[in-house]
Amino acid sequence: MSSKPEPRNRPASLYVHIGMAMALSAVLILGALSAPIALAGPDSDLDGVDDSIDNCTLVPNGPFELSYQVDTDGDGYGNPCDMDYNGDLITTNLDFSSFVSVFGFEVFGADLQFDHDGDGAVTLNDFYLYMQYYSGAAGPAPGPSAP
Ligand SMILES: [Ca+2]
Ligand SMILES: [Ca+2]
Ligand SMILES: [Ca+2]
Ligand SMILES: [Ca+2]
Repeated sequence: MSSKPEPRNRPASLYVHIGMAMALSAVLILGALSAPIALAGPDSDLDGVDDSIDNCTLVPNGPFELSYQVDTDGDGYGNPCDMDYNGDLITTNLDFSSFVSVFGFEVFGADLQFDHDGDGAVTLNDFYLYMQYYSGAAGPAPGPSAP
C-alpha cells in the first residue's frame, strides 16, 4: 500500500488553468485589436496612423484623437481636414454657407462632415478649424487634400 492517493483537486486546478489560458488569449487579442496601427512608413502628424492609410496626414486624427479617422462624406479625406463640403475641390464661400446652416447645432448623419473636431456639434472650434482651410476667391485652393 505505498501508492499515493490521487489528488482530489486535479479537476478544479485543470479548470483554473484552462480559464487562465482563455483569459490570457482574450487579453492578447484585445491588445492586438486596440494597438495603434504600426507600419513601416512615416506618420507625419504623429497620431499613430501611418501616412499611407491616414486620411488626414498632417492633422492628427488617429487612434489618439477624438475624431478617429471619420470621413463622413466618404471622399477619402477625414473630417478634421476636409472643409470642401460640396466636393468642388476648393474651400470657398459656398462651403461656408453650408457650414453656417448648421453652426451652433448638434449634428447627425451627413451633417457630421461639419463637425471637424468630432465632438458632436458645430461650434467655434469647428469654425476655427474651417478657417485654417479657407481660401479667398483669388488664392490657391487648399482643397480637401491640403494639410
Ligand atoms: Ca498620421
Ligand atoms: Ca471627407
Ligand atoms: Ca468646395
Ligand atoms: Ca465640433
